[in-house]
Amino acid sequence: MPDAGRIIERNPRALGRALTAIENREPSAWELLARLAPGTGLVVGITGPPGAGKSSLVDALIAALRAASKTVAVLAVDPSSRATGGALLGDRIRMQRHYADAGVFIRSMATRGALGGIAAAAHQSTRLLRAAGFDFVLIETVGVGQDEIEIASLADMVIVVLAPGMGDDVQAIKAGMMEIADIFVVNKADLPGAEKTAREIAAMLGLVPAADNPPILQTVATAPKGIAELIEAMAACPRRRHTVVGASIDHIGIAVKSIGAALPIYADVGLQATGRETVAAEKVHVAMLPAGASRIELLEATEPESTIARFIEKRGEGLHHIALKVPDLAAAAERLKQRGARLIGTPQTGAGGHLYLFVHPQSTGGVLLELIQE
Ligand SMILES: Nc1nc2c(ncn2[C@@H]2O[C@H](COP(=O)(O)OP(=O)(O)OP(=O)(O)O)[C@@H](O)[C@H]2O)c(=O)[nH]1
Ligand SMILES: [Mg+2]
Repeated sequence: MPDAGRIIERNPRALGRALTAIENREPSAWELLARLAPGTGLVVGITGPPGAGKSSLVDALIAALRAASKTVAVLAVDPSSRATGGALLGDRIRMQRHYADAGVFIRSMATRGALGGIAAAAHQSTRLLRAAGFDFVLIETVGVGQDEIEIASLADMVIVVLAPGMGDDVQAIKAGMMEIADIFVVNKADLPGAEKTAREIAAMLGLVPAADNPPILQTVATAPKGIAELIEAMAACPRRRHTVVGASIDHIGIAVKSIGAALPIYADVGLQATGRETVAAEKVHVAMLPAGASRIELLEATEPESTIARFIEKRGEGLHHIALKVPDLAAAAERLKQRGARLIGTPQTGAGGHLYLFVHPQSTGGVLLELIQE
């Protein structure tokens, strides 16, 4: 794993290796992310139907931003269901002239199946590139399914790229795209029908009255034309504020004096222990009782000099911790840190290969929180 220093130097090989580690879900990648400051670059999602000219637009944006001495990273995300290699190759060729530029870093990323595939890896890749100090991180995704929703959750702003003559496409993509577009671009404005497409978008926006409707711009990515106006619109666009979704309760940890004594009570209400084990390192006996999608974890100390024994001595039997499964632990840790929450240590890798981190009860309303990422 490359060290943090090489990442913030934006060393291409170090970035490449770190991104590969992220895609392979190597815990060391999360630990690297946890060590890096978040960075301040602008993350711009660029999405739209296949062939609208997203990559060409990214290429034109790179050229314009480089002319203004800005550094740019590009993450081209492609659903593997679609990727015969051709699409990624197309992106490469489209942006080829920038590969030798030290101020530009371009990475293609194939997702495995549904956009669930991009969720964690794309979030973490984006955070790595921003932490590396790029002024702009451009993320190209094809808006064919859930991608556009995902991209909205990781970008500071989303540009939806359409092209004239897509006819029904404008209607088809409307549902997902209308909510997430901060800026609409009708690309291929050199072709007939660009005005009509722009009017259709405006008409659709009119159906949802909003105080500040997104601007609708026209570009010719290949000329290039309209790029300066697009960059102006990006500068004027407020950054999205993200609401984080997707946590669930993995288990509830309860400290008991005796698992044997507690089990019948839980059995009476319908919870059976499916697994019992002793975790020597933690000095506890554990019984897991599945409860719907979640579990209750009974914890009994194996000796007086242990966390659970001390807990019971001080507070009596009772709720010891709540474990939440989160989609991106490093991101959660970063947000908590920025908020001043008290984290106990840094993300650790557990025996099962999962990543975990504890948040002090002082910061959570009195309950020890365990955050888990699988
Ligand atoms: N006439 C015209 N052609 C364009 C313009 N922008 C892109 N193209 C062409 O449209 C085709 C698709 O462009 P891409 O940039 O690969 O489109 P994309 O949206 O990235 O495509 P996917 O990544 O495959 O979804 C290419 O042949 C481009 O040369 C434009 O402004 N005008
Ligand atoms: Mg493309």
